[in-house]
Amino acid sequence: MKNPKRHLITSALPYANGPLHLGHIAGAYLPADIYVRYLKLKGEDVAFICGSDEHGVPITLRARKEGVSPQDIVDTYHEMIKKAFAEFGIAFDIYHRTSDSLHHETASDFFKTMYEKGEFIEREEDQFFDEQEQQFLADRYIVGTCPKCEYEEAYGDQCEKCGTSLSPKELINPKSKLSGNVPVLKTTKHWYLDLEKYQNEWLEKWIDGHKKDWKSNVYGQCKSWLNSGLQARAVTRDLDWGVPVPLEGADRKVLYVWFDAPIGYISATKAWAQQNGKDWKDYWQSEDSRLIHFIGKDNIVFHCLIFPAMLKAHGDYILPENVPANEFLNLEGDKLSTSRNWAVWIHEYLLDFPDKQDVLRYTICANSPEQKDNDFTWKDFQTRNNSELVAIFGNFVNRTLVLTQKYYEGKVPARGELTNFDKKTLTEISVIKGNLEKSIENFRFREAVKIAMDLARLGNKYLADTEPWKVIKTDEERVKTIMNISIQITAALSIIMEPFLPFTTEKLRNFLNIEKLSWDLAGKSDLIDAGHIINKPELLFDKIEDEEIEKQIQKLMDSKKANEAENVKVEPAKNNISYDDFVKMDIRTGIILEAEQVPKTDKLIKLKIDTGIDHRTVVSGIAVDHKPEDIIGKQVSVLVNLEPRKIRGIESQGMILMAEDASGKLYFVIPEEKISSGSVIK
Ligand code: B3M
Ligand code: ZN
Repeated sequence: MKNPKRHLITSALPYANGPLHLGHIAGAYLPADIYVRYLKLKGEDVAFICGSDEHGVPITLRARKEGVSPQDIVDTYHEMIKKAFAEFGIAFDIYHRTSDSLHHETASDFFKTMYEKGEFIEREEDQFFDEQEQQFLADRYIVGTCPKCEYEEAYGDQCEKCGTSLSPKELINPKSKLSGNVPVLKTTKHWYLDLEKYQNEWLEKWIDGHKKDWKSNVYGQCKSWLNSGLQARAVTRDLDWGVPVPLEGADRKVLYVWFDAPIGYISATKAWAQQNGKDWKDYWQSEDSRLIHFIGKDNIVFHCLIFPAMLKAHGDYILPENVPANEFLNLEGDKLSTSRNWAVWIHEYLLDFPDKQDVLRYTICANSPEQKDNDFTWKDFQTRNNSELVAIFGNFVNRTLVLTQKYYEGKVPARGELTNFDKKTLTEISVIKGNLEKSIENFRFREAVKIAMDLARLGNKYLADTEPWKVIKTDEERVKTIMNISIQITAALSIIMEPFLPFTTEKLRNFLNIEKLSWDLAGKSDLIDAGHIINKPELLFDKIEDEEIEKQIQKLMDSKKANEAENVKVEPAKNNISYDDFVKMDIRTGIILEAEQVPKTDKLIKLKIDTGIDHRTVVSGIAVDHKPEDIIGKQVSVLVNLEPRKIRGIESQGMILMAEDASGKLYFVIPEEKISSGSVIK
């Protein structure tokens, strides 16, 4: 890291149209929070910026579907997301929002400056228009078949099946998402960012310059965009929701959401600076500030190519120094999905595990999808807690604090002469600290959290090797030294675990009865003086039992089932029949008297049924779902005037009625109470 005066750290602005899940946290928020906490412990000047992205078509579509205004949607989710972040310990300096007037003003001015500098290409073009709704169909307002993979529900901006980014006119059989109608073409005017020109002038060179310091997944994706040649992109849309285009004759046109959203970082910084007596320009417009964007991999093109192009074209801004984008985190082997409800929702997690933010932070970080997609499983979550947090970190701290209470009533003993092993252990603390710095500064957080855990391992090993509980019987002076050193390791843990496990380190500081210590002290061997009194400790972590994990897995299984049921295609209705046709059927209630499997068949059961009229034989294909011995005495509905027919040599005199669900399972159709056999069903 150079020696910048200030750090401007941003996390992608989540769309305010749904709650946060695990994937969001793993992608853009937890890594940023760890990084920021680290910088702040080092005493650096940091602004950690985020907020809700409140424009864009998914929000207006959702509002329409729910019959409310887009503002209602974003108001609801902005508050919900903001609360979840705060409770989960993602400690932004500001969580702003793009529907705020300060943002509208900032985005509008940004556009105007670029317009006045002649940076936009103005184009009149035919675009799809929904005549019934009197609206142009931008982005997700239009669906059709993907030209690449033939997925039939591809959007006008992207096919979610194969990931290809599209323009509406590439869709085969385009349809309006509003009315379902086939759209017409109509001329409209828009403003385009000349990315082709920027690529040739400087953008490609600038990206090439980051070959070594950007993550290979990020650099690689940029190169592949550049290799296919950037094209001019429209930064305006014909919509009613968004930042109005600040030009004459641009009625009912707004800035494209991906033009205004990254400017949201700037407006949020302005709001934060106003509230904190700072100058936002120091962070955005000064060469001794460094800008880092934390994002998920689907946002790379916007943060590495398009937003830098905007910043440079505007002229007053610094460009990002790094964009450490993460890959995706999967859940139990399957892609996270909001629409399929395949997710761990943060607000629900916080209800189910109210004091365990750090367990999830730890598990996500240890599985962080830094180089490739990775998987979160509940079993792993349990193991990380029970075998690492409880058994390593918690265990060391607990033994140290309990023994200090027991031997010295909580008063930290002075240490005597150090053995070589003591000295080696103390040196190891600063080696760990140094390695940890390297990992964090290079955005390798899973490696970092492992190194941090090594300090707890070091502590455990120190206690196991020195065995104070045995030595106390023979050499009380020696134990004072051992416990003093163990206390120093515990204090160092309270510092270096802080970026990863902030709730735990706060607890730990309470146990130790100390204030927050700065990062650089973590390498020192005398953090806590002899004579200092520590508090009575409690457990740092609790074990997580199997039942709690099974409950979570069951929740996922339930949503999988509900989802499958929802996706069931119901058979289309048959042609109409007359009432006379219907009454020709004679359906009665009956009782099964006997039932036996028809030999050499899997499906067929031979039934003897009391129809109220007579006792008769019916052969029925229900054996896959029902065992003969279970259905004797059961009430059934029987079509009694069906022409008898021979099935496997047995004459079947009628048919019992069954309902079949989408999976093919058969259920008896019966009256809600037992009634006398022979009752007519009509
Ligand atoms: N809201 C997309 C997303 O959440 C978008 C990020 C904006 S960052 C300026 O994936
Ligand atoms: Zn596709």
